[in-house]
Amino acid sequence: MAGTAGPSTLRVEEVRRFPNGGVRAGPALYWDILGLYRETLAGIGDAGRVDGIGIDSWAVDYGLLDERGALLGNPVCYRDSRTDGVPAKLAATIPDRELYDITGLQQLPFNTLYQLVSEGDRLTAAATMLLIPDLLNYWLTGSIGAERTNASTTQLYDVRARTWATSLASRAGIPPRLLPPLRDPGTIVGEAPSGVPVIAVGSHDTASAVVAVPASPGTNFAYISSGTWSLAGLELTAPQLSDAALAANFTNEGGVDGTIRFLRNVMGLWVLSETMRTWSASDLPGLLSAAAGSPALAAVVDIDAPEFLPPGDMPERIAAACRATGQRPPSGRAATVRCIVDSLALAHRRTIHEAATLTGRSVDVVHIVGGGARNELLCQSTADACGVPVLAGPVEAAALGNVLVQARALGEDLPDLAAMRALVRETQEIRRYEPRGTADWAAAEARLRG
Ligand code: LFR
Repeated sequence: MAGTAGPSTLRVEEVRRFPNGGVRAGPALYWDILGLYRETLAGIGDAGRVDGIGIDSWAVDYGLLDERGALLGNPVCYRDSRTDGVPAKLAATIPDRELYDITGLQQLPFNTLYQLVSEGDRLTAAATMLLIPDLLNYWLTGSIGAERTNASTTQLYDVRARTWATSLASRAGIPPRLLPPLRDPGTIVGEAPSGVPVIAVGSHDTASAVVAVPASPGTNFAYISSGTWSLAGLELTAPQLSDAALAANFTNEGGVDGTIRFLRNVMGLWVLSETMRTWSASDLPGLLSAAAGSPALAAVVDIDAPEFLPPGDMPERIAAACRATGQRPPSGRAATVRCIVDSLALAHRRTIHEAATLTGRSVDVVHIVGGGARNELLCQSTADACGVPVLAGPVEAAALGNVLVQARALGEDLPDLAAMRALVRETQEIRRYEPRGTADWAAAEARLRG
């Protein structure tokens, strides 16, 4: 994306798009990291003259470097099964309560901590671990470091001390030497070969997306960063590490300007995209409009159930989940898509209600940003399910948040998140969905809980 941010101006435009997905090779599911780097370089070329470059990506995954700085093996995709059983095993050494107290992170089987533990002996050859954006930054500039918002997703970061949790790493068998110096969003990483400064942004895509949530000052808002995942929760100023938050598996990820994203990962539109892959279907608008004509809440599943994490035949998994909860599986494509969207909206409802209860805050509006903001059925269903208005947009929130942080680093007058969000409100299209009380979401939730 190429972007511009200045007084009263904010826009991004796509200059290059390329597919990204797990590549199964032998027993493992990898990312094609060199392909991504090649496309990144090509995209930078396509963008022409720019004042800065900032990279954000999904979180958690990494490459290991040897002492010379050469890549040791191909980064593994977080949907790989190599961490099966690892969290339970590690809990025998580091109890969950203690781990949460230090890192504040939700238990996801693919947290970097568990992935590194599953590397076993391969760690002895490694000198450095670089998360995906840090790895691309290193290749672009030669500079090694760990951007803080993404570091906070590793489960190796002390959320209160704001340092690497080195003694935790040692106890888990991970050499602390692997953890590079931390850097804040807004610092200059180095120079690309063209001489353009490379700037650390909120390199975790969700951190960048939440920068661009167009919340008005003084409103009680929740956000959903809606794409492959739905990251649903609240922005806090300090981590919330209570027993109840641990039990509800809420995370405390670090945001730009020291904020905390108190949220839970909801499985997201991944389930729909995998469903379409299974069907070899590509007409998303057509499927969604057919789904909108199919009855609401005819069948729902717990979209967060672990069986929906790995790639595979989602329609079959959905049918099995319906049968297991005594519901008739959806028949046909429209009903299946309706079931996925309803189940996602139901998970949004559950997650946002829990976030409010856990923090004692009320939620008067839900912002949906990211690709899901253009999915009208999902936005309306989420408003209906949550019982509050949804403000949908911007779609390209992560790119906008990335550009805003770069612009500030280069001297634009955007002193804080409030100023950045005011600019987003002024310049971006935001659509409002009022809640309609036509369906019984509480009864649908009860069906899942038997
Ligand atoms: C969203 C995201 C989530 C993270 C997941 C895996 O793209 O970054 O925030 O939990 O991907 O990295």
